[in-house]
Amino acid sequence: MNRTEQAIGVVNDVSAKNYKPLPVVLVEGQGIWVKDIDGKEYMDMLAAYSSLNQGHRHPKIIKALKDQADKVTITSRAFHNDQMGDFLRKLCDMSGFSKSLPMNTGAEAVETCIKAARKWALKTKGITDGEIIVCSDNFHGRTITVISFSSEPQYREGFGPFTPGFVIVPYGDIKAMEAAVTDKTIAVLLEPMQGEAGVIVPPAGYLKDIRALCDKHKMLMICDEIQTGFGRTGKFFAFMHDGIRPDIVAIGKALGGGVYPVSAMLSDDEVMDVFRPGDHGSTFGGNPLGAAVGKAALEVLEEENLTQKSYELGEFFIDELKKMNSPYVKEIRGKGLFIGVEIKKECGEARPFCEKLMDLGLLCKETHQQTIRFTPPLVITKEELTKALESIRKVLVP
Ligand code: IF1
Repeated sequence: MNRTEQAIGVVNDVSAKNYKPLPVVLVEGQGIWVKDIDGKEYMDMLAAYSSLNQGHRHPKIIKALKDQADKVTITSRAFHNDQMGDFLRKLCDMSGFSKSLPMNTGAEAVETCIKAARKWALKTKGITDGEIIVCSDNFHGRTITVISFSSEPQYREGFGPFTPGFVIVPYGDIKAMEAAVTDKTIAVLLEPMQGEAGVIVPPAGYLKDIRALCDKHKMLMICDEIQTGFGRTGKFFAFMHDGIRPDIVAIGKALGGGVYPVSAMLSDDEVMDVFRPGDHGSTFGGNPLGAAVGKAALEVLEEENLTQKSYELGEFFIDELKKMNSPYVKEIRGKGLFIGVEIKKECGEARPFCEKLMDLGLLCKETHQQTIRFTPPLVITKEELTKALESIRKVLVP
């Protein structure tokens, strides 16, 4: 048994079997590069599902982590700390919302948005049994409430009973959404581009139409930017492609700079002010270590112009992929460095393609059987992308 098999064996022995990872054991990471337990180097083209927009162990973020670790790490929200305010000020300035509420994981941020929307509906409309419209093939996390409105049977099977108050409509279909609105509807919750569903770009103007629908019926528009936010799609937030502004935004992943779980809900005062002391919280949300890291993560995005880089390199990457004219490929789609390559059903599933790419030193992961997802760290250079494209060509062009 080699070291990789040994390490995987231990995990199989002592851990829950809720994943089926590629058989590679990572021990080091720097920028876009990771190294496995046998010393082999790979380019990380997944970036922890967009948590690593700033790359592995960005020096500025690691310095912030270490400096703060030498001062104070956790205070709980029973007391104030000197980091949270600066972090949230920066977050609000960069996002254009007046308030933010820090949490830890993405699912928690989504739950926070749902709680805010429900309480807002009670206060402004007197509705206690409100409904939130969501989209088919959504992915918003794994908590009971969040899986209650998943359309993927596996995510729900065996985990009921579920939280009521959600209505699912097809993604990208504004007519279906309009038809689902009733007196009870209080909000719409969606990903501006769907990630887990296979990097799905909705029709142009879809978000604008949802904005108008929400305005018309005085409903809240909630965008889940946990995966698409922070430059991933070539705009700071993906909803900006449609020139609109939602009422509530859920963020996470890259907000933690690839080192620490940091998430948040964003909104303006009217919505955020529904929360009163004791309504909601989290032991770790807003802790000084996470706040210092989050602030550094935002500064890196800004200082290194990562959103613009994502936009430019994304166009280059998609163009080059399309030029390959691969006979295996059904569709190439995406925006910025958020790219899905869908493999034709008759050419098998995406997993063997990912395994071949791994052998060539490129780490990526299939999503929903047919799609290879390419979401490299946004710090990647054009030269490095060109190198990645050479390996991809070997796998996609016979
Ligand atoms: C896993 C998928 C991606 C998300 C959006 C909320 C969350 C996620 C849009 C919840 C999380 C993760 C979870 C992770 C893999 C990954 C994933 F394949 F499962 F669907 F990225 F596409 N909203 N996505 O994408 O955030 O609570 O996990 O911090 O292994 O489940 P979380």
